[in-house]
Amino acid sequence: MKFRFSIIAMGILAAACSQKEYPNETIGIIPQPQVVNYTGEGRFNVAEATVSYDAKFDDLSIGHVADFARMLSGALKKDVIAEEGLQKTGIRFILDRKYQPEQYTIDIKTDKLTVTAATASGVLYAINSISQLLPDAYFGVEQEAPDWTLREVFINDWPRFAYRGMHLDVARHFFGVDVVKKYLDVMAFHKINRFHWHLTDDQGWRIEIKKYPRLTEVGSMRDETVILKRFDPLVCDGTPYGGYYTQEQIREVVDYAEKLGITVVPEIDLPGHMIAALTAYPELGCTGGPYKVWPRWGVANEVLCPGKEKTFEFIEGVLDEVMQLFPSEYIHIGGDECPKVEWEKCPDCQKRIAELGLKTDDNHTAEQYLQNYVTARVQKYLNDHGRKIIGWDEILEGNLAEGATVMSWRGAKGGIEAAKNGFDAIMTPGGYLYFDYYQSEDEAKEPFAICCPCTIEKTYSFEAYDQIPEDAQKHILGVQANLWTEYVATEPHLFYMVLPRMDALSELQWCYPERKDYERFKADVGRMLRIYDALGYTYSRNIYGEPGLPGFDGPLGDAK
Ligand code: TNX
Repeated sequence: MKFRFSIIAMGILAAACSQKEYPNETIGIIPQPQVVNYTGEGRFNVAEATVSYDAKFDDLSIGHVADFARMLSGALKKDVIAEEGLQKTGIRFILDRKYQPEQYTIDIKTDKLTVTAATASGVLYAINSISQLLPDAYFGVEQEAPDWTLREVFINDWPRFAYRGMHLDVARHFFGVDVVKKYLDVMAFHKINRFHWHLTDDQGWRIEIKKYPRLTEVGSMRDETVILKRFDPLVCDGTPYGGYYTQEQIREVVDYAEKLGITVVPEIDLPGHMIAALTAYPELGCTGGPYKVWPRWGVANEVLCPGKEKTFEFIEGVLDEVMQLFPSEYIHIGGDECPKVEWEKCPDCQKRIAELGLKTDDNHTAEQYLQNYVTARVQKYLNDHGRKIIGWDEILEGNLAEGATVMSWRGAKGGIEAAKNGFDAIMTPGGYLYFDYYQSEDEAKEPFAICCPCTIEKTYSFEAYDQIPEDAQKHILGVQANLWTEYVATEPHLFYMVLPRMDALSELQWCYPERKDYERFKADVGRMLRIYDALGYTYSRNIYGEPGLPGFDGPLGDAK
């Protein structure tokens, strides 16, 4: 943890040194930078500036600078060229390898705006911050007399957490590569650096696996989908639904994300949430089926059978290809909501339980320990291939093997327990960070959602270290929000659910609690909403007391 300490020490030092002369202030940037010192009253004119960069930068960094120059060209209606070789004035990008990987500084004086960073992420984050200081015209909005001048200021910025995640469920509803890229764009704009891609579930298998072609041939399609909340009796729409990513498309997304400084963390949810796979390969279940890709939501009793060796052969075969496609150190193996009713009756599972000597005790059933066995075996397989596992907090039930990372979703308690017991944890508690919940308290005005209100203010109030003892805080790797898509089927609906709550998320991930202030944040969100308008993203205006989206009832709405 030397690394994290040094970042904090460096920040405090920077703040302390400069605070003597200039107080730390706020600035209209989300997430709020760590150190903002207004150094004078003079102004720098972006409209007249050249753009130049250190020749030592890598291609990716240079690409970001070139994109920035292109945006300026479009907005200023003149050629702005990113020139190699640092100039003395104008907008200048300097490489300094002593900076931390995601850190950057912006130093604005009357004749120059100097960005310094060590990596492409640092360069990109600096540009994102600068863009929020520029007039709306930068984002393509027609403005009569945009003010392109910026006040003299020194900004020093770095993230609080290394893992800053955003999740997307593409199993319940499928979203194509273009939508995923647009999602990644808005994540990068918020300096979010992990994309948790929920690729498999009961309602559809969305990733091509060459060794098991039926996963997508059969498992990516469902015959129909439940109509809104008509479960009892089940009423479905009678319309086949499906979709999946080819391996080529997966590579395209991983590559696109990498250029934005985002690591894609794939999730293969096991041993529960597996009906789509069982439909394709019924021999992997306890009863042998037949199974049917689920048309409805909820927790299914049919799960993978850990009593059979071929189940593990299957898991390993799938993970071999997943590892080829995703360079991420972490692979998410799910582990949530796995009912044990079938394992209790299954002779193969009971045989396995007997062989392993698993026994029900005061805390857990033998079947719960059997899930531990699955987790540990898959963990070992991935560890042997140089990877680490993340699992939903259910993996804590029983004996979790060292080195696993726990994703806390049933509140913060899983994360607290994990950290206290020496496991790394990522905080994504339901009440605060489930973006499939209502945007406002006025549910009748909102598109139908899976659960209760989770307003942006509520999201903003979350603090990752709450109830974590000081010596265990190092185990909190970061914070993530999740978008489950049972009731989210279209692109406008998808962005409506995540924006602007993603702004609040970014401050939970990036800012130390001292830099958080809801009133300041709320004022800054106003600017972000104008940017979303300009870039074609839908969003909630509940921050202004305007719930819902006029004329938009949610694509699945058949009556509220
Ligand atoms: C619980 S969060 C689930 C998902 C649902 C979600 C709906 C988690 C690990 N499992 O399967 O989509 O609730 O909010």
